[in-house]
Amino acid sequence: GPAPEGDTEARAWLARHKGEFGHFINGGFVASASGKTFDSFEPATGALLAKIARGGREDVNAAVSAARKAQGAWAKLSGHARARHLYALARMIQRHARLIAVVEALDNGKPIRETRDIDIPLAARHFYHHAGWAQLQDTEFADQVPVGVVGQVIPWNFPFLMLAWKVAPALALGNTVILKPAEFTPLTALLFAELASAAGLPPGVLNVVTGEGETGALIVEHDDIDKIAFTGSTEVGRLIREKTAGSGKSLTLELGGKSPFIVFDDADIDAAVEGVVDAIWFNQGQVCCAGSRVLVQEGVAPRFHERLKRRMGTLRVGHPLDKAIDMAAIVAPVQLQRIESLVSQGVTEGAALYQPPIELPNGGSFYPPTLLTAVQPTSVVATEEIFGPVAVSMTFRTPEEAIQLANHSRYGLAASVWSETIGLALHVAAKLAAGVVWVNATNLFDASSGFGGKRESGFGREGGKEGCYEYLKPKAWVGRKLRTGP
Ligand code: TXE
Repeated sequence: GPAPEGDTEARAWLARHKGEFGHFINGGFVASASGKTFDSFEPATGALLAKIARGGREDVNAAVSAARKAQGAWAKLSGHARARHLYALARMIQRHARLIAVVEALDNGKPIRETRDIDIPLAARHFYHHAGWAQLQDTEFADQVPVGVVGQVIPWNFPFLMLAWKVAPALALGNTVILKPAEFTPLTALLFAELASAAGLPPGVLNVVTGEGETGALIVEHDDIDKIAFTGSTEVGRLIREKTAGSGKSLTLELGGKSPFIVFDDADIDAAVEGVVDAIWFNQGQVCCAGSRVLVQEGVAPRFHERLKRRMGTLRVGHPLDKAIDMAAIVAPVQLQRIESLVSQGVTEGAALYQPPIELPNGGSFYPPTLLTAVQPTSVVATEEIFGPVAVSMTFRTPEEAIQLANHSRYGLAASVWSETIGLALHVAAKLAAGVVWVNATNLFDASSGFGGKRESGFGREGGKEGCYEYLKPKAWVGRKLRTGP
């Protein structure tokens, strides 16, 4: 059939690179020293999208030395001068928004409506916001210096937005970067590096090294990196924490979640149902702060579940480039299998399964919107992050029980409370162990407000002024060291 609208420019970009990408080091593409590559597939069709360089020790060394070489001059620029670069990157994202959105949709499998209206605009906003901090750096952060060379390892669920969350503050405040995108979704990071270079970003300031977990581990263990920033699974986060302990590197971790979505009897039911759609079916549920545990007060539970099921039947699952769909593909077959196996485990544990009778596209990795009710709070599906379009529902009687149930988790990333009684909503919100609590809303982000977790969801904040401090260190450290040295 005809190429979906918007596909052409992305295909032309892939063709220009002959479907094969090196690392982006010191201002240009280079193949892996080993010559090794891996394949990146289109989740919606299973087709090969590109061959990607597999980073080894020599590649990581080259990227780190380029970043180290560039860091002095980058940090010496005035805040104003760096701000000009950040503004240029933000405008560049807007100028190429369509191309980036299409490449992202193809590579990750998420709906173009989301990349076009959410991921890419939020990423541009992140660069604008941090351009502002760069501009203010000489006055607002006069007693701080950049951390230095930063290694950033990011996941596949929001490849471009997570790039922005990592790269914008690091560069704005005078650091240089070695970024490793996830193996499922390396393309928009490579596209960004190419476009950034064309927009005048000096060589070595941003280096992209592609590869799988081993490449990430090489970055984490590199001696000449001052800080590691990671977003991904709690398991890998724990490993990175062990590896960096005692190394002198600073570390921020944004990990998994199992966020509660609490609906009280007096909630606006229609709004709360739409809230669930945003909380767990947005991005196929592959969202770290997804409202994956839907806790419903007993009085309203039957009515709420009935309306939710009806709404699920109207969700459309289709090709990522189809603008009329609500959900598209799961990032990879291995993730699809993980979802399938967790859901069947839930059913074995006694949960009631609901999947609306809607059509799924053929080929590719697709999974329907799914609701599990009558779930036991200690069961696997109630405690493990499924990271798929699966809402897990439990009921409660009193606000105290809701708080207890909500906090019964090793995670603490986000929470959402739905009630028309603002006093009740705020009372509950204050008692939840979560980095962010939304009231009568969910999944709202802004570059100006720090995002991050508690407990096993990690530590450190991204966004806003608090996020800036993660890429700075007090100048006094340097001074004291010089004065009291041997
Ligand atoms: O994540 P990984 P995976 C959760 C989610 C998902 C599960 C598995 O539950 O189902 O994790 O996903 C790099 N040293 N989340 O396996 O492995 C890896 O190459 C250094 C939640 O894809 O954590 C990739 O770039 N780096 C989450 C990045 O880490 C290593 C988002 C994340 O991959 C490494 C993603 C190592 N030893 C998954 N091993 C969220 N909170 O948003 C892997 N990597």
